[in-house]
Amino acid sequence: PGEEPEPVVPQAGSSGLALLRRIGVVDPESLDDYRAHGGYTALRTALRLGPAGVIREVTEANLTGRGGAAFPTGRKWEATAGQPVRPHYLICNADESEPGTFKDRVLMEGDPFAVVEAMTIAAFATGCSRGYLYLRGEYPRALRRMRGAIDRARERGLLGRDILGEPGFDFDIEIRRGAGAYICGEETAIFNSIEGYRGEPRTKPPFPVERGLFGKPTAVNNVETLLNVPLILTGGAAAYAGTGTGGSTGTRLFCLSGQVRRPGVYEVPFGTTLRALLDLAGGTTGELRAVLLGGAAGGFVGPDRLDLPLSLEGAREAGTTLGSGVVLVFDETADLPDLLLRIAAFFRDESCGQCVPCRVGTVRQEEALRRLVGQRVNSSGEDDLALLREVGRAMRDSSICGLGQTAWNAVESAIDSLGALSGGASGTTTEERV
Ligand code: L3W
Ligand code: SF4
Repeated sequence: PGEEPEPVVPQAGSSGLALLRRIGVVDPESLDDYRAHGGYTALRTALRLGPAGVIREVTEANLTGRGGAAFPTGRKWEATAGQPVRPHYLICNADESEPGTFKDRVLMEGDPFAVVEAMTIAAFATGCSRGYLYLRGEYPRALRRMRGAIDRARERGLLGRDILGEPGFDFDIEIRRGAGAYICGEETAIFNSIEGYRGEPRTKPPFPVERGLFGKPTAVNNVETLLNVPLILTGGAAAYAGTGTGGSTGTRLFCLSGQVRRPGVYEVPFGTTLRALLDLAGGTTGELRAVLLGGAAGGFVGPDRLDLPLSLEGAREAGTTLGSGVVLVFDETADLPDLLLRIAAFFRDESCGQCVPCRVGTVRQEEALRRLVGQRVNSSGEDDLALLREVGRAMRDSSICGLGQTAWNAVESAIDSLGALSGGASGTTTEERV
């Protein structure tokens, strides 16, 4: 097979970028070029500050996780660092599988040494001696680049023993590839996958910070989350916290796809409005019908929400989440009922089957939706809309992990905010769709 196409970063090379500043600018295969573009100054700062100093900066910056749940990184690191049991493990979650998410791929392919440096800083702060990069299996270029960066860093004493001459600071990174299962991006399913078991989530608590990989304290962070840390250390926590909003600091990567004129990965400060982000991407191809924010686990907003500030608070107020940065855009030609069927089929396929509410609920959800979309009668006489809501509530309240807990979000928001099952501009008849 030929080389896969490069992901599109329309802002590449522009001034004012933070996370994307080196994308398309630095040679991703050269450690010297990375250093010439500011690489490894943050690790030196980290060594000067000491582990507690790094955690203090990250906490004061109010950095939150970018993988979907927005948990405070400083709290996670402090909890890991404080565990007396050894060893501690670090996992960089690069199993980017949320439909419509491709930001971590851009970072790993375009700035791989930054991922290595950021993981090294995280390991220093949390006392981890070993790190795993859990990489989505379908990312061959990211694999090559990350392998190259890890090897170069090791050759130059930036991984291994006594890193940068710091006595006792030993850390190395191993890459593990996912094998196509969405659920293996869930942090505890990653543990099972690395340990050689079925990729099934574990119940929490205990949280990974206390009992994670091989039963040891483990810090799990998304790629984008980690890449914020060098920015915090070089620019200072106060400057970092000055960008974005009070509750959502820094910038955020958004993956724009669907019916926009210039799809790709964009970086904007938290709090930027949805309208401004869509304008940056050249606007929609037709009249805007809906935007799916946060991916299949997120929720739809309609054209009446264009002034929504893209912050954690703004998304919460709109009844959705920013998730992993998905902004999937639909114009008036979109077939929303068909899209909902695809989302339901996705969750049914990707449920690991371990717990009943999700294993059965995702099947029942898809069945009820198919009947509703096809305007077919439920043979047991039940009201399918009421059934959908009941199944959705059961999945949300009693599933073991985020997959089952969020499997009803997008469908619910499409029904409630967009009236997606009461008409729509599909261009096909319901019979054809079913
Ligand atoms: C210590 C506590 N740690 C929570 C940690 C926990 C985890 C993080 C968030 O993700 C989201 C969902 C989708 N002491 C702690 C603690 N933690 N309490 O904080 O935890 P949690 O359980 O709220 O969420 P989660 O299960 O890790 C669920 C999103 O993830 N999602 C997205 C997947 C796809 C991608 C991608 O493609 N890049 O991320 C799928 O469900 O939005 O909200 O580390 O251990 N007291
Ligand atoms: Fe598996 Fe779904 Fe249960 Fe998660 S909620 S453990 S994916 S069956």
